[in-house]
Amino acid sequence: MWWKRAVVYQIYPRSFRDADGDGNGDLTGIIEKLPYLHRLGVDVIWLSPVYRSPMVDNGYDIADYYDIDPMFGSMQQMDELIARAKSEFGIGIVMDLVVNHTSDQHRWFQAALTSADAPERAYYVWRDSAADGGPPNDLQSFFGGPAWTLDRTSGQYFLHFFAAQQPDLNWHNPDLRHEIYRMMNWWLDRGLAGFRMDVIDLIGKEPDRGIGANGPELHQYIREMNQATLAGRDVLTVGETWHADLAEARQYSNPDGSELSMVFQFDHVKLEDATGRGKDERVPLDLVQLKRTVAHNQTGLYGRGWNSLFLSNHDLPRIVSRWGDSGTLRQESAKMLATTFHCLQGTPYIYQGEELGMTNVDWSDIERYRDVEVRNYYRIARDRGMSYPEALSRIAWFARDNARTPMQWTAAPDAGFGSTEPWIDFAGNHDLINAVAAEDAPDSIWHHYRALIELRKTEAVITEGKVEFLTIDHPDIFAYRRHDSATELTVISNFHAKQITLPEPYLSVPGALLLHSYADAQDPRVTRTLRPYESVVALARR
Ligand code: ISL
Repeated sequence: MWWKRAVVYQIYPRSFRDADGDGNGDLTGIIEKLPYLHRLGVDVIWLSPVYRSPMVDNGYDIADYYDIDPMFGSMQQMDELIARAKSEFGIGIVMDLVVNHTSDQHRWFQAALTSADAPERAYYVWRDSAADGGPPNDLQSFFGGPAWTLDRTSGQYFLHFFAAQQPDLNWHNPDLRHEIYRMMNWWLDRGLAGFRMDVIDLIGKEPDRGIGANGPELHQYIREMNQATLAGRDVLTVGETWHADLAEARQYSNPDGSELSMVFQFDHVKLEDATGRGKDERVPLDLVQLKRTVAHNQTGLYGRGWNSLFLSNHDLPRIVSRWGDSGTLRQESAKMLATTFHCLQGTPYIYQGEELGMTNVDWSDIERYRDVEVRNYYRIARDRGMSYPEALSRIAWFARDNARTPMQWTAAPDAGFGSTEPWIDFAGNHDLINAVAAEDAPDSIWHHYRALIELRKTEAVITEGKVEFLTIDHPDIFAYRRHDSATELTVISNFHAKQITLPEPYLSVPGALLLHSYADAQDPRVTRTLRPYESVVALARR
């Protein structure tokens, strides 16, 4: 279970590095940047999809699982990436596995459209219209609007939980499942380190009963998949499961290895759900609720499963803009957030640019956004009468495009991303925020991430130690202890922009300060205060 000690770096290929000058990132660009990732210290790259795709959802709509999209390169370059990452840098490649749905351009769906008798017809989910001729029921797409689209030729509707160009696969069909396992083995045989499984909690769907996530046969399929593909291979598997509570997460990441290594639980990034408000509303962070949520899963999975630790991905706005300060305290707040999550138990995931403290965009023109989800949201919101400024302001807060602007390598006008105009605009601050500047500055966010990764390699307590949450009701401080028989590690973070008095119990925390979110590294036990976003790690040997 090497993945318990690993740190994963997520690459969103289209926005990472454009080596061939077509405005889109590519595999050659990733190969070129392997030394950078090695200097940061990561063990695994999770590559968002690079398969052949019409790019309605930037590759999450796959037209051919056995081919690389020409936008990204070729199968030969993919093999080169897998081989060189491993042999030159000891980095494993985890591919995105998108098997809840395909692209409507996939040959299975094309065959299904051509003939209602084609075997591939049963790979998808078809239903007759309701009595009024409308969709079979009122299931909604996660991208807005009905989850059913009419196929005029056959007069039947097909299901799509995402865009209409992403028809859902029917996992109840054994031939389809067999095809998926064959494909997974084909990739694993090429030397992959594992899979990140896109919306895997939807594959047990029962649309007639209105069930998307956590269908009755979900875990049966995961176990079957495990037996057919993963069993006997030492790989990292992580399920994207928006609907996994603690009980579900335990089942997926059962230490008996019958399902997956771990899952992404999203409770901590969708706290606003509990308030009945949507992700398009600027709900301030409820820190106590955040701690309760994290503590619940940390203690609940201890010894009974495994956590993934993340603050960002390609679907979420930039964390420093959301929970930190994207202005004057950007460095301090980004380091505080990273420290707080990286010292917990689990496998940490870093999303490209997070290690630089990249920020949300500040766009006042809808035309600059590219994401299908944003475009659908905009259309529906405007149809319902929302004003242009209101729609733009909400979109700026939640848009997935916030995470998808080109990676900021240098201060040059093209940000070192590529020589031509990129497919999506720059966030617009790479003169200040870029990898070259970050690597040059010893007190940068980048060096802090490097130090956190190194600490994980040297201190076993971070991987295996017990976790105990401290002052969970405190409105500003996120603090916890990790301990084993040899070591005690304490993290104390001020999550807010105000200075506070360090409460009594923390004055006697043992050990030397290893990491600090402030460049001047004062000891809060001496100053008896925590400055805005001040965060420290103390380590004591027993
Ligand atoms: O938050 C969301 C819905 O409101 C989506 O952005 C969410 O990310 C989605 O529910 C699951 O995401 C995954 O599957 C999608 C793809 O667009 C995302 O990029 C991927 O991470 C469909 O494949």
